[in-house]
Amino acid sequence: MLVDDAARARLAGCRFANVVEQPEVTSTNSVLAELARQGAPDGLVLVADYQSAGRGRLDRRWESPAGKSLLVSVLLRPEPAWLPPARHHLAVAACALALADACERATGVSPRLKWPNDLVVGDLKLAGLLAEGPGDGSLVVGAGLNVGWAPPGQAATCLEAAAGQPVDRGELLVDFLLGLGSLYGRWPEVLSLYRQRCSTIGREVAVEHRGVPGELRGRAVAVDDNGRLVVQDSTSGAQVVVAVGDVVHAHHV
Ligand code: BT5
Repeated sequence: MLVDDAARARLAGCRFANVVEQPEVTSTNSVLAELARQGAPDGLVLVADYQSAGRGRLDRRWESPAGKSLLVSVLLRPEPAWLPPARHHLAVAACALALADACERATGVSPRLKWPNDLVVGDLKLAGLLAEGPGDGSLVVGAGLNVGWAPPGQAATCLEAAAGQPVDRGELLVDFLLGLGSLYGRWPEVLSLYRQRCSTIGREVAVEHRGVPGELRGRAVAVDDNGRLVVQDSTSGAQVVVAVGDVVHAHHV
């Protein structure tokens, strides 16, 4: 049980206090999207110990043995006048920032953000975020954070290894939700904090679209006000705005 009575008491009054906890689901994003289509309210949170079909972007797999990660999704129903769909990146950025802050408060390890949505320690992936629209105008944002395990043989790490100390997943979850509750809606601050934590800005990058390496190589120069990556094309010198894609950081800049 990650969320006990003390955790619920700490969450009282937070926009993300309505937490449903399940031992096992297919995917917290899939289950929460189904609840959204059935009319679940803004702010609903689903957390699970194990996912039998955890997903990354582009139907890639998200791996984690039971009880070793924080696997959590939140349902957001932003009013379009307040956060139009073109700016939904900012809500995802708020989740990534709140998660990074929670890691930092728990351990002192300060993950950086690799555009668009990975938490990294150095070049190792600590967490991934997956944002999806269930089709009813809402937004489901799911986070998988490696706490006590990372997939072997990949450029990945877990918080306990990075910090060299045990980490309490329940406290991490409450801290994440409280942090998200306070950041959510403060979009100018979200943008500025995102830019500070983003390790992609200033790097030489190659951008892939839908898993296919494209022609775009160059220097990531900025994240624009909608959360998109601005890349200065090394061939043409033109600035190209990238809304969706995978980024490979070059190692030698
Ligand atoms: C992501 O995708 O990074 C988004 C991952 C989102 C997972 C959460 S868990 C809760 C919620 N419910 C879900 O079903 N999903 C969300 P992407 O950038 O496509 O990265 C996926 C790739 O990361 C995989 O192809 C693997 O190479 C790698 N990978 C898989 N599991 C990993 C892990 N535990 N740690 C680090 N890398 C991993």
